[in-house]
Amino acid sequence: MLKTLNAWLHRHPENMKANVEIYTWQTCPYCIRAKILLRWKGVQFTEYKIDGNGAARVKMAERANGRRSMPQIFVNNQHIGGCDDLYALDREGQLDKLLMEAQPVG
Ligand SMILES: N[C@@H](CCC(=O)N[C@@H](CS)C(=O)NCC(=O)O)C(=O)O
Repeated sequence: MLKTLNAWLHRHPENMKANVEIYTWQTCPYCIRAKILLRWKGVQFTEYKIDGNGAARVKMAERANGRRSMPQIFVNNQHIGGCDDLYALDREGQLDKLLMEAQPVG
């Protein structure tokens, strides 16, 4: 039943194998919106809650090509960008493919 419903909704949670990381502030609306999409996709993700942690934000920006806005999202260590970038990838039909790729070993 759930399988049928997921297929109908174009959801494939069982295939979401990527290593997803997201840097967040707890009350940031863009962070919440990004997590809603990741949860809808059914992918597991690691959330770094960095409210008030300036050093962690600097580290995030180093990984994120200088981007400091919240959230910043990485899939298999590849920088995706922020919430708008995540939704844009989904609109372009690119997100599921990325989320289905397991992180290469090594
Ligand atoms: N277009 C960005 C907007 C993100 C954004 O504006 N985030 C706010 C927090 S909700 C932020 O980082 N503000 C502080 C700043 O830009 O330094 C996205 O989609 O992620």
